[in-house]
Amino acid sequence: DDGYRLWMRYPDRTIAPDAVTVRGRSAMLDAAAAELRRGLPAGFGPVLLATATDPAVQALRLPSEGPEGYVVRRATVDGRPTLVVTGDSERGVLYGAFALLRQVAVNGAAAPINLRSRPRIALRVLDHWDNLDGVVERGYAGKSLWDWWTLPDYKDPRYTDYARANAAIGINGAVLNNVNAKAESLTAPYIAKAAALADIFRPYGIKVYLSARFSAPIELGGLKTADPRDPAVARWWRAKADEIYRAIPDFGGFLVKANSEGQPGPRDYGATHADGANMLAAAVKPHGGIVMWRAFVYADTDPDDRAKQAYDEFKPLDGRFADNVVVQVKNGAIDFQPREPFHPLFGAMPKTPLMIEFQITKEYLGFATHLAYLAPLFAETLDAETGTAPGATVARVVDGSLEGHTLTGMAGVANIGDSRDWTGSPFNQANWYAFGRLAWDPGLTPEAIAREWTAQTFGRDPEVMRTVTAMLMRSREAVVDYTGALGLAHLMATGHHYGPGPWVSELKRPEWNPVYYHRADRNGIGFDRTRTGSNAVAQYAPALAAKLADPRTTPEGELLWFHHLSWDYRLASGQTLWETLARRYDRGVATVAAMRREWEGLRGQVDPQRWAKTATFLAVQEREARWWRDASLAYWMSVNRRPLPAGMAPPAHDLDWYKQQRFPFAPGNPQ
Ligand code: BDP
Repeated sequence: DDGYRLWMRYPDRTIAPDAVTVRGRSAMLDAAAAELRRGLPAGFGPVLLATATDPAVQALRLPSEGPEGYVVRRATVDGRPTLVVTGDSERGVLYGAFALLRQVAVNGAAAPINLRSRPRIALRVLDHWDNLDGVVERGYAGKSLWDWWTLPDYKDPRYTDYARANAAIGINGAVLNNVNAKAESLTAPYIAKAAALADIFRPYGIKVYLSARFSAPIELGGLKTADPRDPAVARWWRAKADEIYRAIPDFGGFLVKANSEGQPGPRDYGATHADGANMLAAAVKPHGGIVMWRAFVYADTDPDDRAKQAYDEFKPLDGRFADNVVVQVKNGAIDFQPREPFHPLFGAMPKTPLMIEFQITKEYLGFATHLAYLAPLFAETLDAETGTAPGATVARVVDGSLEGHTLTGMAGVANIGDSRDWTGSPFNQANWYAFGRLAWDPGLTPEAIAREWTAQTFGRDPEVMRTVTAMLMRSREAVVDYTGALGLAHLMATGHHYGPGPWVSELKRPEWNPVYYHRADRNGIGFDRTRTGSNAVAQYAPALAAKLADPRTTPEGELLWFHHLSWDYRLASGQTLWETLARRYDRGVATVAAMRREWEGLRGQVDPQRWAKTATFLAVQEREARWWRDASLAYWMSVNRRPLPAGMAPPAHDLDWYKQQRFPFAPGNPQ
């Protein structure tokens, strides 16, 4: 079993096709019915699929779950006991069908069925960092799924399976190309290719979006400028939008990375991010499109604190964006680290819809090889309290309920490629799955999602369920522990971001270097973001800022993110900072070793192919967790000249040995 089927591992013997009835005809209803015929087990009773406008459904007086929600309920229809799958829209019916399949996979066909749900977030989007040459930036699961060469003519059946997998978890949008965009993706041939994908995705409720290169009017239109205030530029974008909508009538809109890491943008002309976003928004507005404008600005100036840039640039623009612009903010202020405090912008732009951006691909958490279940990372950010009002959490900012926004969204940088198991390893599928489920309902717990995923992926055997969910639930914290705990971040080696490099100090810009982030010296370690340092804490709401200004009231997991402390600083446990940090490395390695043993215990209970790949990857992870531990400890000891805490094993090699390791084949940033 190569894992191709993801969470859609349907039984061999399936329901009699005529047991599934559809009222009304459309590609979407047909897709829903086909999925049930494919996935419900033999012997399953009659099922009716119909929207709430159908007279038979109307007569049942079921509750409404809104434009995308569903109700699945037993009822008597035409005198027959029937399972009714319905919603206000066809999309609701589609999601209801997948919810039914999930329910059956997780609880068995005999369990009572009574489901209703609606998404809390409107845009549930995968961002593909796929380049037109097929390379996926930060992608570790093979090449791009999109075969730009054979599109639009050849429609690989895999595109349909991609759409099914997404519809199953409620994802309703896909940005096809990298945020580091090429203007070429907006040319007629590429629009036709995108349109072919849009046609395939449409019955599954998935809209297509494109990343737009801000300077495209110059590169494609021959204009002298891309200044958003220039009428000729605005005209060019309007015409471009019209052209796209002729090919893709339900095109979602644009995603833009501007003035960040060398990308062009409105700042090149002295205009603001709002000027740029609003100009593009006006172009798609007549067609109902939107603009997702990224707040990940990372400009060439020497910042006193990189973590402060996005806030400094965007906070003053609150309320200045058009109503079809949503500002896309990464979960944390640096860059998808194993742990980051939530991004201060979530508490600072009440008049602007903010969508959250997570990274599903594990750029900083061991690529596709390390096992790290990211739902706890996602949930940690979503559950964080912004301190702006009682009960104000990041989730309530993102779902719009706190500040009354209806344009709401969650984006995940996809971990998908053309490898047979889609994500480079069976367990990485869980991160795609968890992202979709949390975008639907940010209130779901990581544990509940882990159980669902495990049942659908490895079956309902209680021992398998117990073992796999326990592995998942500890895995992310293990990565934090063995890469650098207590709020340390950005400690990785250069370029590829795989493996340790806390000593790196020679790169051109200060904030490219790990030493910029940890600031370790003989006496202490950590980045002072209080008033005596960069004062980044002031970007949080006053009550929270006050808490974070004091190490005693800062969450331990974020301690060195906000404070520079003596190695001898005593934590709540009474242990010193140095001892705690050091022992966390051991804890991380021990957790991986334990996961490996537990997986070993499932030999024979999981199919051999997925079992073996996972076993091998866990062995790699254990080896590399030790490498992180040893290299990091060797470096910290060279700085603080302290002995290891009692009983801890010394690093296997000296520091120079770790510094000399090269990883020429680790996939890097092709930009
Ligand atoms: C960083 C990646 C880089 C991306 C950038 C972004 O290292 O490849 O282009 O984020 O989000 O995480 O734009």
